[in-house]
Amino acid sequence: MAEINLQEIHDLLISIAHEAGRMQMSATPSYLDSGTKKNSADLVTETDQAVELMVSTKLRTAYPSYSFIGEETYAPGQTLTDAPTFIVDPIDGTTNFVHAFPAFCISLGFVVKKAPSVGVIYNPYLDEMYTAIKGKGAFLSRGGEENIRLPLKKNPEPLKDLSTCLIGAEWGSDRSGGNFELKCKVFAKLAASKEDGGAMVHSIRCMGSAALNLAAVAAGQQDVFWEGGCWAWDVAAGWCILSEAGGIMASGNPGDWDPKIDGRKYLAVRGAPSGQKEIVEEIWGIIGEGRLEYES
Ligand code: LIP
Repeated sequence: MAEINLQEIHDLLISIAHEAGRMQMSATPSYLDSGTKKNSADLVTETDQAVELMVSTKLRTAYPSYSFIGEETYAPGQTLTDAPTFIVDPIDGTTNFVHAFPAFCISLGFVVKKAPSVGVIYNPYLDEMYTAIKGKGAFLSRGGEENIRLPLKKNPEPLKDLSTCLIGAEWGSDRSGGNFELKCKVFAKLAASKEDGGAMVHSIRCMGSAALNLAAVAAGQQDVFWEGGCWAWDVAAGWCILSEAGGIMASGNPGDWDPKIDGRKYLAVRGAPSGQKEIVEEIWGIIGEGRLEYES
């Protein structure tokens, strides 16, 4: 196979992200006419489908020999292989999109041998473009301005313990069963006072988009992101941006420092001069004997 030109792929993904942003911003979605997938909290709109068709057409034309996985055309059984693969969520944060809550984006990831190699995340509402190429750093461009290298703070503080952390976490769309119960338990323990046995974190944010959560951790605006249930297309781009900004990705379940991109359980910690592993272990301690269970 010819050498892979990551810069060229990055540049194409940025131009596709702009076009997707124009499509998202000119749409007038409503939760009254959006469709549902698994349940009433798992939404899909015509815009999700139209953006994915635009993206897949452009990528297949430019790179016919590379694989493509997209949220809206994914079929159970389709697996991620070692082949160069585009992993795309046309709208991450569809619930926000239909409510005009300004936290949705397109997430465009490119992985080689399952390793995140290019990531582009674009929030058209805020005109914020997060980008990274493996080995070349992560960047944010706001309003088309010059790239700012991530993390935003030049000297990020050390991570002390969870009591100084702002946490990103998501309910997801499963609202019953073991995964839901574990999330409720972990959320309560993260928030509770030390006197009551909790970690008393600064707070917990539910942004509604895994990709934007990872971008926020890469930027250093959130210290941690913990989620189970989201998919490779929610995290492929953000993972590349996070790593290039000095962050780390562990599993959302205790004990696994080398999680799979399609493993559906993630724990991201921002770049810091010290304390990253300790924060992972503190969260794993809160999870305790519980385990998130999701089929890949
Ligand atoms: C969303 C994820 C989010 C998760 C939601 C949903 P979508 O993706 O990014 O993290 O909690 O349940 O899956 O459906 O908006 O593309």
